[in-house]
Amino acid sequence: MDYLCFRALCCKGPPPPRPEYDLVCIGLTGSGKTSLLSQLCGESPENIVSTTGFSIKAVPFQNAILNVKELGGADNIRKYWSRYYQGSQGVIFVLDSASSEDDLETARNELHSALQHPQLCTLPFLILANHQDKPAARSVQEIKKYFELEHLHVENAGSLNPAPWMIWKQ
Ligand SMILES: Nc1nc2c(ncn2[C@@H]2O[C@H](COP(=O)(O)OP(=O)(O)OP(=O)(O)O)[C@@H](O)[C@H]2O)c(=O)[nH]1
Ligand SMILES: [Mg+2]
Repeated sequence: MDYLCFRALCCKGPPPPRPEYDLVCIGLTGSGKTSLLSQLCGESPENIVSTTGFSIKAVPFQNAILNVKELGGADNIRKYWSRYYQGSQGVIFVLDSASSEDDLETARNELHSALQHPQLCTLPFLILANHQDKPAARSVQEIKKYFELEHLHVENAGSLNPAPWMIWKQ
């Protein structure tokens, strides 16, 4: 009897191995990267502190495991982000949709730098419009327009396709 058929019938035996993917998660401090990853791992949202350096979490989904490396977003850490991009297979950029104009501009500059980086520019990009529960939160349409993603020219992509991107709200 084929192994999958055997499992379906008796529900015994170890689960089949799931493919694993390495992702990098970036965004300004306070955007909610650690909160998001803790939530996805079913951990308590309490006692979350700002990430100094980086932290890695294995996020289990039904069909895959995502090994997500969160890079701390404080001013003095962001300049080191690119040292940790190597080996990534996808990018999550978390955004505080209700942030000040200054922080939104900083986030836009950081996002554009990441999208242009040779090690990220061809990878799938998810931009997560977080903090949507706040009254001041901007809509996905507003963010898309402000970030000028449709017109972004990715020079480093060369002959490869530029990074496919999408915006979700949380
Ligand atoms: N209202 C609201 N608060 C949020 C949301 N996401 C995160 N927070 C809060 O924002 C604060 C910062 O969240 P973190 O997850 O530590 O942010 P971070 O992006 O990991 O920050 P760094 O590690 O410093 O880069 C915490 O107090 C969270 O509870 C959200 O969607 N809405
Ligand atoms: Mg964090």
